[in-house]
Amino acid sequence: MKKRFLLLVALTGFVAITGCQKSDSVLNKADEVAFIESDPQNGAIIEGQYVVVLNETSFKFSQEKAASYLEKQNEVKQIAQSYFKSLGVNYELKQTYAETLKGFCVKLSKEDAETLKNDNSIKYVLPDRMYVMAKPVPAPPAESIPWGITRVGYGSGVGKTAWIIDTGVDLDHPDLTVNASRGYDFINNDALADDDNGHGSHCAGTVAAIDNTIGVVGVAAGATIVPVKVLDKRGSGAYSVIIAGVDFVGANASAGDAANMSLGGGVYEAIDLAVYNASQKGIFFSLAAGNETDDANNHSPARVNGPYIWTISAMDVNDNFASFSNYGNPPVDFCEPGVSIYSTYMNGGFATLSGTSMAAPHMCGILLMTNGHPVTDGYVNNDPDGNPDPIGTI
Ligand SMILES: [Ca+2]
Ligand SMILES: [Ca+2]
Ligand SMILES: [Ca+2]
Ligand SMILES: [Ca+2]
Repeated sequence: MKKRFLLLVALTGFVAITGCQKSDSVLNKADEVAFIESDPQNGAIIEGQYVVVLNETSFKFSQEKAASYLEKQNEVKQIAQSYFKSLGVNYELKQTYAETLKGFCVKLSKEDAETLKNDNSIKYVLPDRMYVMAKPVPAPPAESIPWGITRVGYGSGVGKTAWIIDTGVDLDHPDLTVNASRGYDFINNDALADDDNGHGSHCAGTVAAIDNTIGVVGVAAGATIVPVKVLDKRGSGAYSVIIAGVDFVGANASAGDAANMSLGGGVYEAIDLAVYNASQKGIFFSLAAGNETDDANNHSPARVNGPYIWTISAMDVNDNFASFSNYGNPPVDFCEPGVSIYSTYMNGGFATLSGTSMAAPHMCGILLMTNGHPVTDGYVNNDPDGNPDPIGTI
């Protein structure tokens, strides 16, 4: 299967009709169309770079319970160094995973990577891949209280925390409460995960925009946003970097926090494992189902199931299933608003976007407001899998 990660934003095709006559059927059709620009570089293998996941049974930490994340990372680093030293190969460690899975990203020759694959103490040796996003284009502005927020409800989320694993978040947006110092930028390897794309800021606003006099309101209004930047300004990032972001959240978030992942692509075991293991700490994960009009079981991390994991399909303002949304129960758990969603954007702005990327953040906010117990308010119409998804509210 072709492996690709897409930022799960679809773009509504609004047709401007001011001053000219167009038939209603054209307009209605356009409103439901998903514009996914696939990039030929999306999912391309990064030559000579591998994500290596160790077998838990073969590698135990010396002081698992007491050790800090940094100490665990150092121990994995030492394991890797002595391992490669014993093999006598040239290598360069790029990332270290120590919380949700034990492993690392490493530069190696193809021959040495093959040697690793035959080692029973190693669970996976996966080629690293590039992720290249479809270009987001802001649609025209919508209402100041977004319809999705009206549909699922909102309340004060002050004191709660949402981790946005995405393109970063506009750190000084006037309608968001961002704790920049708890976040991390895995693209530039620095502490400030600012958003130079817009997608992450849009997700953050649906989760937690402040209930004030400007802009929009989020489902868990005023909750603290922690940005974890794993995608660059084009929406691109290596799978190994996305795993590092999930690992970071697994190490630093608390039970009852919620994490949003509005990204995904083809099946990739190491990402699935990291998400599952992070969720087992009681961190709620909201995952976008994907925009391929396909069975969500063909997509990671959307296909992952667990007691703290919710996979989210998308619907429009009339509770109708979005034509672009992936489907299938399991893994889909709820359907949420994802067509023409108005929210915060980079550089202090606001924008209207469509996609399961916009649906997942509604659930992220709901999980914060209900402590992981979404309330079902009806079922989506025209669910293509014949098993209508419940519509989650607070
Ligand atoms: Ca930065
Ligand atoms: Ca506001
Ligand atoms: Ca599920
Ligand atoms: Ca369904």
